[in-house]
Amino acid sequence: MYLGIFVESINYNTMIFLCLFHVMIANAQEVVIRVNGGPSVARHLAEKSGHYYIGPVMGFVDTYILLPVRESHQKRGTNSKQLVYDARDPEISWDCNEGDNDPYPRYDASQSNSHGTRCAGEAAMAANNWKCGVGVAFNAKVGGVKMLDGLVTDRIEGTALSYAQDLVDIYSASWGPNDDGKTVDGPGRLALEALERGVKEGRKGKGAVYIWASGNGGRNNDNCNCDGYLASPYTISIGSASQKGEFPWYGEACASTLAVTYSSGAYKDQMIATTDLNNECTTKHTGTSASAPLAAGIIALALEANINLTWRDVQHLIVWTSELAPLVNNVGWQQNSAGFWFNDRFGFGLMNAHGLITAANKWVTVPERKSCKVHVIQRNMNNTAVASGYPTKLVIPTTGCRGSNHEVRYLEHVEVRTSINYTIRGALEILLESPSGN
Ligand SMILES: [Ca+2]
Ligand SMILES: [Ca+2]
Ligand SMILES: [Ca+2]
Repeated sequence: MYLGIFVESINYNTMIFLCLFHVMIANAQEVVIRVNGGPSVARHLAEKSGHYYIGPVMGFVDTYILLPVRESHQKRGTNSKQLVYDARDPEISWDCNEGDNDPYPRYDASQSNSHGTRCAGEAAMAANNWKCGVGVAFNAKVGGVKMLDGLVTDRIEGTALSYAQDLVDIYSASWGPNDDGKTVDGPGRLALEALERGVKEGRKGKGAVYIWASGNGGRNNDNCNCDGYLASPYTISIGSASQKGEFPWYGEACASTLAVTYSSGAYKDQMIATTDLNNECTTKHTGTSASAPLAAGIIALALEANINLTWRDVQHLIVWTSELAPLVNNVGWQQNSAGFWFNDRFGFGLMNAHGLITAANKWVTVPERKSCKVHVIQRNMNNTAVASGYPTKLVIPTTGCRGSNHEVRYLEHVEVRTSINYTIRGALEILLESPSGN
């Protein structure tokens, strides 16, 4: 996520808001900010956000200390808003676990049900709340669909992914199959139907946008190619980059990742500031769970700028405007034949809110989606053909259904359905290569 959109909003009145500008909270009283532009910019930011400018931090370039103005402390007591509640829309909220329309989290001693509240705040936290940050799309309404506080069935997933489909523009999901490095799973019948109906009928036929967190199984060598929710063309898979533009330890690399936004990284890297249980703030939201809602907020701004965008336009916009430059020091970048740089760990790069919204303003909707199916029958391949170090190559000839109603002229997604018997599942790898070699 880029910071341009916030720079115009520096009169927002909160301390942790400054976190969105790459800020560290040194202690409860003192704020340390890092901004480009020298002391004059830091002083200006301090004034606009209700702080005293103290001075530079010795030994750190472009880093300054601010102190909250006493007045802002006083106001906090009287003016504080319910951080997410003020933005909550009951019409699009549902509790799948209790079967009622109040998704309020169940409080327990370990505060284990904070995840949804934290994700929601990133996208839609009320502005000017005198308490915490501000959501990326702070004018957006947000619904809560509670579904992870109990057994998660296909029926519950289907209900969640289609809830209030006539009202919801963007669904943000920070959940999926176990990140244990073994599970291969995807949407069941009802969840798949919900996704299909969503992109077809949602947003009055322009298609609901499904944003999905790419998973946190990096430590277990989990691979998001084994996550069918992400692999679906209907979902936009969002991974994470640390504040230093590095691939985080929990990240997963795979073909379906479309882009990344900032989130936590190494031990000393900052995490994400957002709403928390008890109408409080946290500065410690982490993982790809924290990245997907930032993308959802950015897309909400794009839809606000151009209501005509379809679910596919949104994917194209992300591909066109996400940035390689902040992540360029990582290995694994390749250029495809359309000229786009991509990386299995970062997709097409770091989402740039300003760039995406600017492009959305003048975007011309992409042509109708065509789907070309190619059947390849290759039975009884020699059992010894696939062995360690001896790959088997299968050429799939296609014209892209040229001359028919299904003719594909610009490729968006490729899906391969295959049935393979092999003794050691984890040792088998399938690589798909385009005719141009990517
Ligand atoms: Ca309830
Ligand atoms: Ca995973
Ligand atoms: Ca996807």
